[in-house]
Parts: sequence; C-alpha cells; structure tokens
Amino acid sequence: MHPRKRRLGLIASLGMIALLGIALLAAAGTAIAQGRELLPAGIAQGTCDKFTIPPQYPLHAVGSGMVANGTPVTTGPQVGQKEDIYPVFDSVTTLDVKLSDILASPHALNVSEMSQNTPQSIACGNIGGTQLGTDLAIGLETQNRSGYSGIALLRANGNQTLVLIFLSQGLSGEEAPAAGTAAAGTAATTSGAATMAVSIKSFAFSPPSLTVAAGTTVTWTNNDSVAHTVTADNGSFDSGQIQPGATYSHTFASAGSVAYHCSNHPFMKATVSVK
Ligand SMILES: [Cu+2]
Repeated sequence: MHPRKRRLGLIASLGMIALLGIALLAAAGTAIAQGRELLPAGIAQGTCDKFTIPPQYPLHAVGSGMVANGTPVTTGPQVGQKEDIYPVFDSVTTLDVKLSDILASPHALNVSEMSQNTPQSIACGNIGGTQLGTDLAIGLETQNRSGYSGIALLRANGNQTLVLIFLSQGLSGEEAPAAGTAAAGTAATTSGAATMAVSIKSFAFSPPSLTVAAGTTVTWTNNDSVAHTVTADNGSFDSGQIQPGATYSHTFASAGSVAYHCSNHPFMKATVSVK
C-alpha cells in the first residue's frame, strides 16, 4: 500500500481516537498484559533516518496503562475477546511548547527499547502531514524489525502541545498457525505424556501454566509474526530467538516449577510445573 494512502487512513482512525479521548486511554490500559515494560520516547530534531540524541523534547515512556502524564492507571481485568488481541501501549505527555514551534523545523517522534542498556529505535515517525483543526496525526513506522508500529497525535493547545502515542506490535499480520499446536486459552493443563506443546501467539504463551510429568519434552511453536524467546527466569534454559513458524524444545528432567519469559517482550510470562 502506498504510504501516503495508509497515513490518510490512519488519520481517519485517529479522529475517533481523539474523540474518545481518556476513555479510550483507560481501555487501552486494560488490554495490556501484566508487567510494565517502559519504552523511552521523545521528539528529536531531524528525521527518523537521522535525529539528535538526546531528544529535544523528551516524552513520557510508552507503557501499559500510562495515562495522564506518566501516572499509571490501575489496570482492570481482561475483558472481551481473548485471542488475537494486540496489547496497546500508550503515552500521554503535555509539552510546554507550541505545536507550531515544533513544526517550524524538522522533527521526528521516536520510541526506543533498552537493549543491553543502549536505546534502540523500535518505531519512529517524521512529524508532518495534514493538520485537522488542532490535531496532527502521524504514523510511527517499525524500526529495526521490532514489529512495533502505531500512531501519535500531536494536539495544539495554546502554548502547550499534547502528545499521545499508541503503539502495538504485530499489527502487520500473522502467518497461519502451524499444525499441531496446543489449543489456546487453557488455564492449566496436566499430562503424563512424553511431549507437550505450547503455542506462542498474540504475544502470549498458551497455555500460560503447564503441568507436566518429569521427563516430558515441551515444544514451543512461534505462531506470531515476530521473533520470541523462551527464557527460564532462573537461567536453566534459553531458546535464543525463535523465528516465526519455528519451534524450540526443552526436556524437563526433574520436579519443580520453572517460570519463564520472552526476553524480547518481558511482559510475556508463563510457568511450567514439573511433578
Ligand atoms: Cu516475545
């Protein structure tokens, strides 16, 4: 699709987002998985290809349920559909600068992820486009194959500018699930079988809690469109990057409970209990 056409479509969507305002922000917070991964954000001089660091206008970090200038909102229960939902990360910042001043020279809105204590850009948008009243909506393009993309809204408000960021991951679509993966949505599964399957889909491990007999081999299949890892919290196993469609297996020899996570997306957490 032509980028400009896509951007116009995004602006149309943004109109609704702007109208829904805080109500939508609260809803976005509830859609987030547990955990608060914070993604540093800012408006920098330059373009997404080359911008200054640190940013001229730092923004509140993008995270789950970060409403009202960095104050977290209490996340509610999981509601609505359980599958194929995409957690939305958000950020709201009021800057003490006029939007027209930001627009007076080239600026880019960049969101980063801390990778080994170094910020790496994961989504970025050059600030420009058609202003709708006081609002300018921009698309945030995936950077460094992060899978993150989204929309930012910059709203002129006198001498201030309200900046809203909505970011999600995997929105460009997923590949068809591989055959033979575990059914999703099961809270806990018990089995004495020698092999068990866990599906990685929509940025979640399914089932999130698995109970197996000692000696069982568990196979994880990545049914998402981005890479994930299966990493034991205690370091006893680590898959490395599991590309979309690929699998990883680990045999649990001794009894005990092992929590694990995805090192790319620390909010992805699950447990295997070995009896
Ligand atoms: Cu992951």
